[in-house]
Amino acid sequence: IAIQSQLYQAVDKDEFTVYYQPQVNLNTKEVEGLEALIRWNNQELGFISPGEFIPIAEESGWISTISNWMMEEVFKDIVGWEAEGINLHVAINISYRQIEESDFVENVMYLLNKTGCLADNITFEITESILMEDLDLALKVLTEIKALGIRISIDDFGIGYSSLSYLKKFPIDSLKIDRAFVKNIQEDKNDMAIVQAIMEMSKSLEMTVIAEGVETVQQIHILKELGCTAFQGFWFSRPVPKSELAINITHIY
Ligand code: G
Ligand code: G
Ligand code: MN
Ligand code: NA
Repeated sequence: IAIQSQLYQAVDKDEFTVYYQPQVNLNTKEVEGLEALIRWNNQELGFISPGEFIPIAEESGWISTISNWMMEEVFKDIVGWEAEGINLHVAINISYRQIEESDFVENVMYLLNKTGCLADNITFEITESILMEDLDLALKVLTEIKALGIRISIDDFGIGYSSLSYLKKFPIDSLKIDRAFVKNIQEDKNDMAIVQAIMEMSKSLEMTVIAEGVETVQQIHILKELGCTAFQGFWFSRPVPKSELAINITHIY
């Protein structure tokens, strides 16, 4: 189909852009990190959302090519900020298909070396489903990634089926509460109870928590009461190109 054939040329045609969305810590009142999100503007098809093309890239085996482009861009941006005296930690979304590639860890090492980016500036966001696809493989790859100094975060947490004992097996640093639980947290007692349970669990597992999809100050108040201090969402900033980032960060506080 059209999307797939255009996707194969998109890196060479320089059609991808990295957008960044701030992750804010209300204790330190600082932007403690950014999530990198890919954007695609195709010459013929126009703007196509990652929700649409990432699954196609995964199925067609092209995701690693796109993600390698993405990682190199992000690593270069981090090195560039570092040169300006700005230390920014960046989270990058990683698909299961990449974990499966035998040269995934090698590629990451290569790109870190090539760009001079330090691993401890990076987090990989993976979904719970990755852990269930192939437990042994996921554990092996994530342990190697963790050994490089890259942090690991579970994206969209709560909508999968991970049990406590399951999570304990993996070298996970943080959980991102799925925005489905944040959306109606003011009125929905069940959502509040789930978030409360995630907060309790994160304490015993010694993981930090980020609430995603925060759009209102009311949501922030309730999440703070439940012990959450790190937030990401439109209320603070939409994902923006890096040229708009500095302006946005200074506008938050
Ligand atoms: O940015 P947006 O809300 O449109 O993202 C839609 C989905 O695409 C999200 O689930 C997000 O995690 C995913 N996504 C965005 N950028 C990347 C990327 O670089 N790699 C992967 N694997 N997924 C991404
Ligand atoms: O699946 P993942 O968490 O990686 O998806 C990240 C995407 O979620 C971002 O690219 C962005 O488009 C979207 N997003 C970020 N903040 C908000 C928000 O406050 N509300 C909504 N509806 N979507 C958001
Ligand atoms: Mn994510
Ligand atoms: Na998410």
